[in-house]
Amino acid sequence: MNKKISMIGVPMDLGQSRRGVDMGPSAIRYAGAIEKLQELDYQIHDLGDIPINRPDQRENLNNGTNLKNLDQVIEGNALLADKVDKEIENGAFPLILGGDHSIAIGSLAGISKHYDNLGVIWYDAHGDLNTGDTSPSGNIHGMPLAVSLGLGDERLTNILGYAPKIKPENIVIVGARSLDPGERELIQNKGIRVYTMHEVDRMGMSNVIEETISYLKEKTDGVHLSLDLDALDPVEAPGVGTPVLGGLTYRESHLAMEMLADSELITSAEFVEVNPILDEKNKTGEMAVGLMGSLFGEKLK
Ligand code: 6HN
Ligand code: MN
Ligand code: MN
Ligand code: MN
Repeated sequence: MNKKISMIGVPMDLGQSRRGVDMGPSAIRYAGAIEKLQELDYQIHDLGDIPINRPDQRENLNNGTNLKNLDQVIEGNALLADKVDKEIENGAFPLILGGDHSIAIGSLAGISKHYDNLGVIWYDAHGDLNTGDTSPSGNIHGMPLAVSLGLGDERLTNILGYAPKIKPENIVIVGARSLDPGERELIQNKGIRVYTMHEVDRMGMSNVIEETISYLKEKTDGVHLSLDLDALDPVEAPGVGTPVLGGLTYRESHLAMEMLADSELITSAEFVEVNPILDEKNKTGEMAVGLMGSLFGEKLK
């Protein structure tokens, strides 16, 4: 793994409807992210937080669409994309702390510029494959994977001036258990690989990740891990805004991260949707840091 990490916080909460996820980057840092990575011998450069404009008036729909807070989400993601682009250019591994999942739009825009065939592992209870037409909520955090495929509002799909950012055959979704009708249709039509909770239960996480690695290994030149903490079961990880029961355990998530570390496939990562207001004593933030440790090669013996 690249020993030089650039940490970028994105205190974005305008991609969804609950306050608090903007404090996610602080919660993850407070849980010891930097110390953990330093212990593992990484050279870590904390770039602080991207300035996000957070108006008091929420759910601003005065943008001619049903997408909530569209202008602010575009603005924040454009700044993030630029920053990520520059850090990769400088030879660093971008480690992005959310913030709601809409920030994956900017991450992927900045990252994919540097790869012909970027792979993406989307570790999430949700597919985040909605567009304005299929979204039940108008919340942009339910759309970043579709946006990165070039689907949806052009101002989002065109961040950094190119689209699409990723190809459907380079995506693997792990942990899904809440997919909207339009998302299911897209998964079918585009042939996106999805390991729902059903497959995780049947196959075990070990086989799921083994298959994921061999599926992505040959055809990609880099793999981004987008880890939404709501992939974990909310009984264990309560600090998320859109919890769905019946999720992945902390233990099996560790196993997944350990296997990804051993594969040496991951070239960038983000940890998103940690909401300390909804959390219990920063437990979910601590889990994010625990999983980060495993992803960056922490061993038990
Ligand atoms: N996330 N599918 C729902 C929606 O509103 O589009 C939930 C999305 C959740 C997004 O957790 O990142
Ligand atoms: Mn998500
Ligand atoms: Mn590319
Ligand atoms: Mn989710």
